[in-house]
Parts: sequence; C-alpha cells; structure tokens
Amino acid sequence: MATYAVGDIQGCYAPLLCLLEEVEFDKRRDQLWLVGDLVNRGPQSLEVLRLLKSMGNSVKIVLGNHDLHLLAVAWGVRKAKPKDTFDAILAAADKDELLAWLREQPLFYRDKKLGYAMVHAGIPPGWSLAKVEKRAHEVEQVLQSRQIAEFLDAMYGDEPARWDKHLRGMKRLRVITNYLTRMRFCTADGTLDLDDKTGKESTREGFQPWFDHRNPLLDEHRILFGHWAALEGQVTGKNLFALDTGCVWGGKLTMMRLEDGRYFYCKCS
Ligand SMILES: [Mn+2]
Repeated sequence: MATYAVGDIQGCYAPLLCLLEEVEFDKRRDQLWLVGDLVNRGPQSLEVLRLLKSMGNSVKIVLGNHDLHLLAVAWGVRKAKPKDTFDAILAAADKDELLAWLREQPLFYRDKKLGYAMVHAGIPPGWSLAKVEKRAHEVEQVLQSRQIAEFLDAMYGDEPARWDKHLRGMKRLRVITNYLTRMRFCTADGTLDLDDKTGKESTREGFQPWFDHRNPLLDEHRILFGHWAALEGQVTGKNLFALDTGCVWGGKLTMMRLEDGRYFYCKCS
C-alpha cells in the first residue's frame, strides 16, 4: 500500500496514465492524491474526470481554480473562455454525474496518520491548520448547497485582497477561495497580489511567495500544493512540496510517493 500525490493534470490524460503504469498503481491497495486543476487547457479533461471518478475511494482531491471555473460554466453563471478546453465534459452523457462528483470535493485535505495535507494554491500567513480546515469547509458547504450558483457567480474577483475575520457572505468566501486556489504572492499580513504569475521574486515591495512568510503551520505540517508551474517544483521549506511542473505547458507531470518521498515523472507533449 502506497500513497501517490500528483501535480496539476489539466486534462493531460496520457501522462497521468503513464504515471499510474510506472508505479503499477492498484486502486484496491494504493491511494492517489491530486492537488487540483484536474481539467482545462489540456486535451482530455473528460477522460481525466471519468477515470478519477471511477477510482472511487482510492482518490483524494482538492479543487483548483480551473475546476471551480468548470463548475461556474456548467452552472451557467460564466461563459467559457476561448482558451477553455472542457466542452467535451459539458456535452457528455455522464456530465451530471461527473459534475455532481466534482462539486463534492474539498478545498483542503489532510491525512493525520501520514502527516501530509494538500491544497491547490496555498495557505496564507497566520492561518493555523484548524482555521484552514474550518474556512475551507465554509466554501465546501456552499458548493454542496443550493447556493452553489450564487457562490460561483460571486467567486470571481480579486477583492477583498486580505482576510478579515469580520468578513461575511460572498466576500468572505471569495477571499478564502482566492487564498486556497489562486494565491502565489502575498504580504506578511496576507494581502494578495493575484496578477503576478512569475517565478519566486516579486517586484513589489513586501510581496513574497506565500510560503516564504513566517507561518508556524509550515514548521509542523507537510504541505503539498500545485498551481504554480513557474516554481518548477523548487521550494525551500523542508515541509513544502510543489508538485505543479507545467505538464500542460510542455513540462512534465510529477508524482511523489508520500511514504518515502520518491519522485516519478512522465513527459508531456
Ligand atoms: Mn491553478
């Protein structure tokens, strides 16, 4: 029995199959963790969703910004953008089942025994593990409720740029979602810069990668994340694992075996 965590797939089905084959993945015995952005930009988002859904309990997922965007288009609150490549999902006979499964997925996942947790983008400075879990759950509850369309519509936007415990309603859910699914750079007080998508250096004073700010949580817990292909899998913290290695941009798909920290890669065309 082993646990394998995989970076952003974004519809790249062939490299995912390649990795599963490489480690002789067996869903009766092993677990597959995915750091989100299962769909979009790549060629086979439908096949990726079908495969992961069929794997049942052996799969653990956290939602990424592209997954949420797919839900927003599917719920009719957003139009697909020219670059979006998930038309096949929206036209599929099993669309309803796939989307019902997707909306049930969390934004944060943790396995206490293994000592790992995962999130798509990051965790803002100052949030304890208990707070991340509680705030992620607020978004999850709305996604699984009748308010889903209202939330998906209100989810877009970069404001408020900073968490405040007094925030209520959609503004509160939007900033939580932006931290967990879109963040790269922020300041020590958690003010977000959602425009900068470059490597590790921000040009704006006070802005650093979210994980370079002091956060006691990062001393105690091992965190897997995706979303930031420009990092090329390189981070400094001993407890941090950046798994997005730009598969959809012609990079590679990365898989890490959590029990021994060994990496596996498949090339992406
Ligand atoms: Mn992403």
